[in-house]
Amino acid sequence: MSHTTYLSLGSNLGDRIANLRKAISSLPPKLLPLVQSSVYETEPWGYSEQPVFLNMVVKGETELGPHNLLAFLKQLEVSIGRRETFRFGPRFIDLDILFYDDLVLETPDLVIPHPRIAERAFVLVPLAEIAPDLYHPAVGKSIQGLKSNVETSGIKLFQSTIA
Ligand code: PH2
Ligand code: MG
Ligand code: MG
Repeated sequence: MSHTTYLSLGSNLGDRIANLRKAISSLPPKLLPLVQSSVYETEPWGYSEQPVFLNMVVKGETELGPHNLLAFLKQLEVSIGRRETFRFGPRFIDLDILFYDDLVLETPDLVIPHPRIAERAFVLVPLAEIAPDLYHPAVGKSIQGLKSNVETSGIKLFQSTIA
């Protein structure tokens, strides 16, 4: 059975656009991208002494279950050059699962929806572009509604596609 998922992509080291492009082109066939947001340049959140990020979100379809999807994304991060740093620190690529259908899942290694969506303008701005009416099943609000509660001045349109 096919599942709809939303991913957040981020990069603040190396050739940031190339890293995003490589990630998206490596998603198929395990995850088929359906809609891609624009790319935004965003102020670092959580740990400020690091380069600015490029962020975007992708809506896709997958047959993988949530844990297999996570394992696939982790492996893809490593293949694009990710090394272990520290929490909220710099990285070549970060691929996070935001939503998986309307699943609410809390396990030690995977929480869906992603637990910090509501605080993160760098997720909410690109997500509102492609899915403003998407309902956050754990918080009980739409993406548009969540976006209206965060400061978005640190989020700048960088380019409208990764092509
Ligand atoms: N990712 C983080 C920590 N902080 N800040 C921005 N602007 N964009 C990110 O993708 C990001 C971050 C850890 O995943
Ligand atoms: Mg992350
Ligand atoms: Mg991550």
